[in-house]
Amino acid sequence: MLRFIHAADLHLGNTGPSTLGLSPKWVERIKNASYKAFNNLIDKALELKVDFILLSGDLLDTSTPTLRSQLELYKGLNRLSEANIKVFMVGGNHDPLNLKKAQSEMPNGVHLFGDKPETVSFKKGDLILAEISGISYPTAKVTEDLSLLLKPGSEGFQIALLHTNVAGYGNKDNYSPSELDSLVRTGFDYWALGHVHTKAVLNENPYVVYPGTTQGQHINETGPKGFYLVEVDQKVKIEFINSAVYFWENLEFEAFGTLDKLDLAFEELIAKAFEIPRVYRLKIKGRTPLYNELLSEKEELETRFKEASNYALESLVLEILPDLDYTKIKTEESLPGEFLRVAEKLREDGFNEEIKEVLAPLYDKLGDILDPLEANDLETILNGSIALGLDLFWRGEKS
Ligand SMILES: [Mn+2]
Repeated sequence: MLRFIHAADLHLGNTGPSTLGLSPKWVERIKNASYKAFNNLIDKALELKVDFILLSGDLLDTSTPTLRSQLELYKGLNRLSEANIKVFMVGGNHDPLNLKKAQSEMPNGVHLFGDKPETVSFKKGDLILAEISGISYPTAKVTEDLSLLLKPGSEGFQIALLHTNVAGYGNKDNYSPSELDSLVRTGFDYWALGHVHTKAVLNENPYVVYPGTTQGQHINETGPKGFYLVEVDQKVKIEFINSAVYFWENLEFEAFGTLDKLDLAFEELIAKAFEIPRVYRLKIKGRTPLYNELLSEKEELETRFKEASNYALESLVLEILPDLDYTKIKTEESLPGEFLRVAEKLREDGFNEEIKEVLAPLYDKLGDILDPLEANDLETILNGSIALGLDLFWRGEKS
């Protein structure tokens, strides 16, 4: 039997968003999370005594990695080497072949693929149990389909190791694009991919797998993050294991009619003792008679519920509306009535494209830094705009 771990996108040295305004304890937790997640993976590998580990690129967070991130990578690789667990790894768009910078010689048993395709074998005794083919990125921006260069060997379980953007999956920069159909047809038993930060099994026979990142970096990387444990016997079995130190999570509350219910909801959030801490984006939405109070006391609420040992707030988002009869207003011949009708129409007519168009110049300039807008981001922008528009009507009426 063959047993290995497949991980990718460790992004060692990633420090998370720097603008959350959290206490030093939480700042430390977030800052060290990429290292801790990597160590969780190694602990598991030692505990399970796996045969080897596959690392499919973006091991370091940037192409100019900090000293600490390089040191942590080598500390981890040395621990595996000492435990006689082999490592096969490739560089991705964040770490094109600079993985050798800190240490010219890889620890014993660690194989870093170069920028030419290569096939190496994993043996037990004289028996070849697996062959691993891989290639690293020669530079950060690879536009050719590197998967076409990889050819399976002839003995044992055939693994391909690559950092690639499979067409149609994820929402990421299109580096080293490849096609699922073509991956499936090449004759490999397991494509160990990296790049997309959300875990995804794109195909089962043969397996084509993204394990996702080992630690979520921001609110668009929610939930458990980790790696796959793969067992090859008569059949291939894969199991996802979490390595994340904390989870990002979106939480939504209906804007309740009474204050005590809202307070209770917050208290519940705090009282929940999670096994793994959460960083929440907390959204309060819907009609409420507490509309004015919530808006004017948002900062107070945010400060009061900012964090505890097991959770922190990324942000508090108010998508609330005054407690008015919108169905009635919508039929009225008034300015708010007209506004609501236009807003509703925008929602129906693919408003997403219009928002994207408005933001396009921004993404042209900052696309490398900004994450692509997800559908829920666009929805939040539109809902926020509608609420703001209505807010202006009613505030105007009051004053
Ligand atoms: Mn990555």
